[in-house]
Amino acid sequence: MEPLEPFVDPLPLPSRLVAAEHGGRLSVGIRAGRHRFHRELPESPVWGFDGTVPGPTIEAERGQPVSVEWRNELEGSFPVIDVVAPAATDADGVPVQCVPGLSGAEPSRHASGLTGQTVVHLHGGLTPASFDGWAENLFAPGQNAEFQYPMNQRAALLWYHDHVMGITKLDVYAGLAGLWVVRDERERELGLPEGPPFEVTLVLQDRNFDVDDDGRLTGRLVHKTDPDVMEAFPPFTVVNGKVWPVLEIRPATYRFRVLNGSNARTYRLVLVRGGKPELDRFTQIGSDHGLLRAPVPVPGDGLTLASAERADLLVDFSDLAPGSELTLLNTAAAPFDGSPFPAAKAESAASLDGLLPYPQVLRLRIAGDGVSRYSIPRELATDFEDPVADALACARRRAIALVEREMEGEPNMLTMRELAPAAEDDEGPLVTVTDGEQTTRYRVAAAHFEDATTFFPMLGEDEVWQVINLTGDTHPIHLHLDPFQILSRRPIRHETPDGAIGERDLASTVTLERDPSDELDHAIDDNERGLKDTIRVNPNELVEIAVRFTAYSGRYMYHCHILEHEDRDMMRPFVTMPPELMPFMA
Ligand SMILES: [Cu+2]
Repeated sequence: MEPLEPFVDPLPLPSRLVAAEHGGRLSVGIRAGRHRFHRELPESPVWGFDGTVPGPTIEAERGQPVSVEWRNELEGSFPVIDVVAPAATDADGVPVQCVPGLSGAEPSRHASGLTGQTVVHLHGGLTPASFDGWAENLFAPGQNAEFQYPMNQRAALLWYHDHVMGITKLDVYAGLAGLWVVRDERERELGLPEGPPFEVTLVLQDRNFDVDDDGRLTGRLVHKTDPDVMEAFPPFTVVNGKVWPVLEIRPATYRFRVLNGSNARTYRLVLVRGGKPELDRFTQIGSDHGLLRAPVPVPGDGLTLASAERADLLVDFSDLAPGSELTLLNTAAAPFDGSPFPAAKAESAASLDGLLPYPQVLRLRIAGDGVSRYSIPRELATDFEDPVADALACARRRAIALVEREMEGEPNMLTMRELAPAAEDDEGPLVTVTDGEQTTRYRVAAAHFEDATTFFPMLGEDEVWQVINLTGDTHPIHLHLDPFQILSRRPIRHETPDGAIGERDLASTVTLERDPSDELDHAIDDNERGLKDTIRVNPNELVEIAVRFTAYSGRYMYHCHILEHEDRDMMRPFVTMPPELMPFMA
């Protein structure tokens, strides 16, 4: 029995802010507000763009610059109670993350002392460095920032959110996120649904709430972690700001544009009708940076979206009679490690151990008259090709290891280690990577955000970045600025001895072959063969991406998009350089 009745609140649609209707000049207040997450809940204090959750959806046109005056008008106390529960399970053995309330924890004084410093990043934006929202360039309440967004980029679903160093997880959880849609001529040539009612944006998030002395939900937002799990995986799935809403639709083709805007949770979405999965209603036409080259079905066990990933879906409801109901369910256990779950069992995906007490996401109910079906073109994007490994043989290569460092008396730290080729006489500690006959020896060149920059990509040059996951969880790795393409995803076996993950050092022996106990398929899904800005790197896996930075020089960031990881210390800078300055670099 759910603590809130599912599928009673209509799906809210965020307000639209069309840049062209304002001469390309927008002004958005960042404000405290009140928001009702469910009809049975009291209003929750929130911080939101325009005071709303999510913020207004900004719509822009390719090639038409947009300026936004972000006005920081935050005031009052921080709206989220941040707690680390004293134990991972309650007296009944239920994981504390699956239940509302503080679970006996003391609210963090540091979180309640926050006063509203913020900075805004447009995720997926090809934005000059000065306007990209560097995590340390904050503006305080009363201060404004006018950011210029050139919008020289293809049509895509982007999103804007707070990006403050160390507290992005709290600020985004408090409500500071909104969508940003870029449109272009190619999409119009294809006649894709644009705007209401047939284009529907869906922002998936998860939230938890406090309870009063009688156990009633108060609506007060709670960000709760526990001694075993340093990420928050709250029990209530929220779509466009409502817990388990319902959307009435006509029997027609809809365009669903989905963002996973959760702090940490990965969703694997399955559409179910009458107990059976109906995933063939989905055709995916786009991912993070817009259209794929051709439409693809979603993977057989469901559409997986880790934090910050997006999907552009055409969904065919045209054969359904009024009164038909479908339910979107999530089958991904948390923390997500890539483990499969059959779509046919989606209705029994609830799992307390998997921190997924309620798999339900959204109910769809057919109402009204039929509308003709949209026939899906066979060719979509024509402006990019699949990358060819041979053509990238001479590209600059960079390697990054993801590690989880055990900490005495505090939660583990997830960090990134930038690797540099080791000198021949370097005796270590070393990371060796063996691929067939070839072994590369690396030393750690950087371990923390504040360490010196080691990545200086040249504008216009191809690069191949290797991300080597030595942890037990899937990490969605996000690069700011230009999109990239996945080149390979391969299983690895690694030996990382006890104590080999130091404050800065790392010793590990990595071999590019499957560990006998590894059950993941390490496949690249068809829907990942587009232009991406966030890529999942599963356990026992090495992912290679091909990237070329094109337009803007400056200091940018790349990081894990699990916000609790990004804040603690899975984030690093890189500096894009015009080639003619390289000879002047020391
Ligand atoms: Cu991570």
